Amino acid sequence: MTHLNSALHRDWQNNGYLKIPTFFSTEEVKDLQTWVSEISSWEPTEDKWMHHYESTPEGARLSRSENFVPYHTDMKNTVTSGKVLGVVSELMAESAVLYKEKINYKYPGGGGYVAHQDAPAYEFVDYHITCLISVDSATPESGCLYFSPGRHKEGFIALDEKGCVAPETALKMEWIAVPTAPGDILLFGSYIPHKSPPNRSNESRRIIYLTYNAKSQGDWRERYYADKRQAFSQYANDGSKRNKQISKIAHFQGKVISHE
Ligand SMILES: O=C(O)CCC(=O)C(=O)O
Repeated sequence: MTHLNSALHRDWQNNGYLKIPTFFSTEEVKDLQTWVSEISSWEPTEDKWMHHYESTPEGARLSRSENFVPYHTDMKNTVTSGKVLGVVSELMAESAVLYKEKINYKYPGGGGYVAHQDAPAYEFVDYHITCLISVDSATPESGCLYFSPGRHKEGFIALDEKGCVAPETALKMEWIAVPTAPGDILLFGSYIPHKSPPNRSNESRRIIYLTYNAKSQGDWRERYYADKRQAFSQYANDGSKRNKQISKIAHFQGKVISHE
């Protein structure tokens, strides 16, 4: 089954990202919202899912949860089979496999992300496609994503010591806001530069990010999380400033409190 016509394939090639409105029905969005709430209420654990907390004007709030797919059957079915896997595989022009997954909550006052490409943080495989699912609406005020169209064709762009696009280069780039409504998806490759502002609204802006690689390149998901856990336990013990990151790159602008 194909999900995209030739005009959408052309947009993908030209821009490096593609929004598909109402990919999920109202009923499916309700389920996704319920599952995200369930995952966000799970107690912290040392060896399963990971929760990251940030300081907001309303106190400590979750900024991110990840590695939840093995522990949530409905979420697992939705992201490892069916139409999400189908549309990502279509863009890859081959079968895709899940590389990692996360929920970025961005509650009111939650931090934004400086301009970056994902590729420096996504090791082991050199190309990925992420499917963003808008669980809440995301607007410029609540912290939607901004992309620099067409700049996915240039490899790494002005990679700085934080693993991000150097600020002076980012300032000169063109940025397009891509707001999303609940049920919309937004697909983007790991070389497209993107960024997002903090949430200056009073509404939550929860988004699910599902990242895939070509199946022919292998299944790296467990290795990715084992490596991330190991890296973060090292940052915690070496007094490193990297403990204030939520990724191996320092793109997050919120005030990180803890990783659990
Ligand atoms: O959720 C956001 O606002 C942006 C997230 C992002 O770019 C990332 O997690 O790499």
